Amino acid sequence: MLTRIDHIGIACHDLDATVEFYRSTYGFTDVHFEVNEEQGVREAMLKINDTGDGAASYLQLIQPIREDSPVAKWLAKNGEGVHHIAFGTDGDVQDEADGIAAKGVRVLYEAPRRGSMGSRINFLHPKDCHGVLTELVEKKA
Ligand code: CMX
Ligand code: CO
Repeated sequence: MLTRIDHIGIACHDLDATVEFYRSTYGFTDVHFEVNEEQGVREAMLKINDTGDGAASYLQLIQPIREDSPVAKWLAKNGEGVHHIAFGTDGDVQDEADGIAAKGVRVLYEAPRRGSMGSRINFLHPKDCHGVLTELVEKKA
C-alpha cells in the first residue's frame, strides 16, 4: 500500500542557496545531505516540521552532479521546479512496483535501487502517470 507522501523532489541549480531559502523562509532546519552517484545528484532532505506521529515527510532538493544525469536533462529543459513526487510504501517496494506494473504502468528499474538514507526506491514513468514522475520509497527499517 502507498501510505503517505514521503517527499517532493525539487530540482535546483544551486543546492546550498536553495537549502538556505527553505531555512530562512520556512524555518526547516533538519537537513540531511547526501551524494547519490548512481542517480547523479547531490541532495538535501529537509524534514517538514515534525508532528510526532512517526510519519515524517520531506522535501528533497536535488542538484545534478553530471551533465548526463536525468535531473540535468530535466533542468536544461524546464528550469528549476518540482521534479517528482515520492509515495512511501508500508511493505516491500518491489511488490508494490510489480502490482502497479500489472496495471500497465511502466516501472523504470527491474530491481529497486538505493535512495536517500538507505531507502529502496523505484520510479514509474511520468508518461504513464498523467505527467508526474512518481517514485516509490521503502524506508530503511
Ligand atoms: N516529470 C514529468 N515529465 C517528465 C519528467 C519529469 N520529471 N522527466 C521527463 N518527463 C517527460 C518529458 O517532458 C518528455 O515528454 P515529451 O516527450 O512530451 O517532451 C518525456 O518525459 C521524455 O523525457 P526526456 O526529457 O526525453 O527524458 P528521458 O526519457 O531520457 O528520461 C525519465 C525521463 C523519467 C526516464 C528519467 O528522468 C529517469 O530515469 N528518471 C528517474 C531517475 C531520476 O529522476 N532520478 C533523480 C531523482 C533521485 C531521487 O529521487 O532520489
Ligand atoms: Co526522490
